[in-house]
Amino acid sequence: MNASAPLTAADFKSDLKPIWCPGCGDYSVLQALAKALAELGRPREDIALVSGIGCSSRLPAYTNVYGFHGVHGRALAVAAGLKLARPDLTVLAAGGDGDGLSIGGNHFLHACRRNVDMTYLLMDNQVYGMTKGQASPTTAPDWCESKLTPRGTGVSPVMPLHLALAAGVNFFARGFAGNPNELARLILAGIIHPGFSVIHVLSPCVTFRPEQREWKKAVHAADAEPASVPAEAFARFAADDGFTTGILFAGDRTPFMPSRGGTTSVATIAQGFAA
Ligand SMILES: Cc1ncc(C[n+]2csc(CCOP(=O)(O)OP(=O)(O)O)c2C)c(N)n1
Ligand code: SF4
Repeated sequence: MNASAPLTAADFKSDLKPIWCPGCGDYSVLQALAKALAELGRPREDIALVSGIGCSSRLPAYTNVYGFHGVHGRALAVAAGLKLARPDLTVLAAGGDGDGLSIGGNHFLHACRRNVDMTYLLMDNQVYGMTKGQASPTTAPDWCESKLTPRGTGVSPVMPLHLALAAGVNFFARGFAGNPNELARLILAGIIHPGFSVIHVLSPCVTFRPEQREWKKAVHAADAEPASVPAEAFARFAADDGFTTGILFAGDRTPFMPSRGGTTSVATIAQGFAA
């Protein structure tokens, strides 16, 4: 590679071959992310991608930026810590609806509330793919295909947009893996927008939810400019079918960044406990 040439999407992919099932939506999310990072124009060493556990959380391994494939549900906590320690970096986090809204649901709420300047790819397939197809928080109540919930979960699914708005999110976009160019645009917009940005990606699990192949017929672009205050967004999307794509909300909250009066070493903190 010519050191002075601008990086392309291919430069942001690693040499590892993804082990996702053929047809999994996550391939397109990887493609869209690589395209967005190329368009961002920052060197690879200035970008970090943190994930939890799940098929979707394998994303960092397949990119060529700094990566951290961590603990189930904890991607946002790690990413926030990284951003606060290294505000010069572009920090992203990624994971599934199980990772981010079940075990990591608490972190999702507080990430929206805290508004650290980072971008979260919430890759939603309405199922736990990696553990072989259990219901997740976004699964419809009458989905009966899992042996664990043969009569469905019977409970209302979490709606990520509404949850994020209620918790104070500063930017929310929804994209579809089947439209990677548009998804790349949304990811880039989220990275550029100050504060915490959620990119809710409808990413089909073709193995455990084969009917999601039909999502391509259900998605439709938002027909208005993004809402800028939460009440407006709630009113506009109260009856949303979950398939409206585009930038749905863009607020202007100031990102969280505590004033840093110098760093405190771990040794200094340990001394405090010993005293
Ligand atoms: C603490 C802990 N609990 C449970 C698991 C098992 N586990 C691994 S991935 C996963 C859910 C994956 O679903 P999701 O986040 O929606 O990602 P997908 O695989 O669908 O992309 C679970 C429950 C784990 N690895 N660690
Ligand atoms: S199980 Fe589903 S989410 Fe996991 S790689 Fe296969 S298609 Fe993708």
